[in-house]
Order: sequence, then C-alpha cells, then structure tokens
Amino acid sequence: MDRFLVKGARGCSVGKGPREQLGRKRALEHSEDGQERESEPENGRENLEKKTSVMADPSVGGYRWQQIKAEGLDCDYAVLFGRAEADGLFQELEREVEYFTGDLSKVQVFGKWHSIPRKQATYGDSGLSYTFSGLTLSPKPWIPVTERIRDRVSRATGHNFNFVLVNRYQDGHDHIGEHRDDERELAPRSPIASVSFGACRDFCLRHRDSRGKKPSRDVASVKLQLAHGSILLMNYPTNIYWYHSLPVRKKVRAPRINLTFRTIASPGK
Ligand SMILES: O=C(O)CCC(=O)C(=O)O
Repeated sequence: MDRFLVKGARGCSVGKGPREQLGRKRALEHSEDGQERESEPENGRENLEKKTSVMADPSVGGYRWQQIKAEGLDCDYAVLFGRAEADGLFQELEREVEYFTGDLSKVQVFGKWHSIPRKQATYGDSGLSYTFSGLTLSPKPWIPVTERIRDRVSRATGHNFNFVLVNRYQDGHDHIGEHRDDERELAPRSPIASVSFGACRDFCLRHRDSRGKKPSRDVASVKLQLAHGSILLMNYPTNIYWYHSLPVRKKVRAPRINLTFRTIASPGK
C-alpha cells in the first residue's frame, strides 16, 4: 500500500489528499533493462498518519505548494506553469532538445547492451562534467527553453541549478527503473527540482529499507502523480533514503518530458 497518493489538476489525478487512500492495487513495473514484472498488491501496511500537508503560506511565490513528508523524505510539489504556457514549453522542448544517440542511448546490464527505455539529453553551465554510463561528459550549453524553465524554477524555489537532465518518454512503455539521484558530483545536500510536461505519469518512491524480496523494514511506499507543468522539489535527505522510479503504464499513450535540475559541484570543491 502506498503511504499516500498526491494527485493534481487537469484531469491527471494529481491531488489525492491524505484521506483519499488508494485501495489495493496491482502495478506493472519495468526494470532498467526493460524486463517487466508485476508487483503484488501490498496489504496491511496502511499508515494512518498521513503527512501530505499544505505549507503555512501555500501561495508563496504565487504557487500552491504541497509538502510531502515521510521518514527521511522531504518533497514539495506545485503546479508551476499554467496550461497554455506548459503546452507551449512542451512544444518548444519537442522542437529544440537534442537527445543522445548511439552508445549514449544504451546501457550495459550484466555485460549486455540494452537501449535505454526513454530518450535523454543534458544541458548545463560550461566547464561542468559528469559521469554517465561510465563516461565523463560535458553537458550541452543551455538553450533558451531549458534556460527559461531553469530560471522559473530558481525563482519559485530560491535555489540555483547549473545542470539539467532531460528524459523523454514516448508513451507508457518508456520508463525509468528504481534508483536514487545520489551521484558523487552533485553538490552535497542540494535539492533536485523535477519539472514535468505532457502525459501525467505515476512517480513511485520506495524507502531503501523496504526494497527487495526480504526487506529489513516495512516502510510504506509513496506514489505521486506528476501533472503537466508541475514541479517536484526533492529536498535533502530524500535521495539518501528513498529510491524513485517511473514505472511502465501501458495505458498511457502520450509522450512526457521531464527535466531534473541539479547542482553539480564545481571541479575542485
Ligand atoms: O521522469 C521522471 O519523473 C523521473 C526522472 C528521474 O528519475 C531522474 O531524472 O533521475
């Protein structure tokens, strides 16, 4: 059972509140190499103390922030762009983003190469480097659309970001497996801002102690639904304790683009 489900505006269930718990469910999940497994409905784990809440002043910066908290998990969610603006940004991203091709669009799992089940691109400040698929790369220079979204994110959150990873999901078959954003090059304790456009998708978070066949503890998982034009700010220490994924959802037919804005520590720091 998920701890809670945050559902939101625009028909994509993005704002289910603490009392509106999901019942038992079955979910199809894919791992990074594209292998599908059907997760069993979990039961008996409903945590009655739900902590979805609205900040003391929910309209700070003109946005209605929702706070999502659990043990070691600290996130803030808001709709950042109105529908028309979000539509325009989605179209511009579709026209302008240049995604990786060739070896950079593949991943090696147990010695075998697989196509990554989504498209990816990176943009950022000059002089930065990061490790991707075992390679040290530099992001492409910012383009106007990623710069505009970055600046809006900075104004809304009060944080500056020097790098963005763009993930494009063609439809509900494209996905990202469970992982943490805990790369060594990230500035310690820096938040990660995840901005979504296009199809609404489930975003699942699982505590590190509750993973695998024999979890050491039973911490209820968290499922959010990320709406077109929304932002999810993942604050420290979320990425220490919680893994996240965007599972396969075969009924989703529309594309989605997600941008995770990050702060890479300057070389030498
Ligand atoms: O598409 C998403 O919402 C998730 C992206 C993600 O997990 C990542 O960039 O690390």
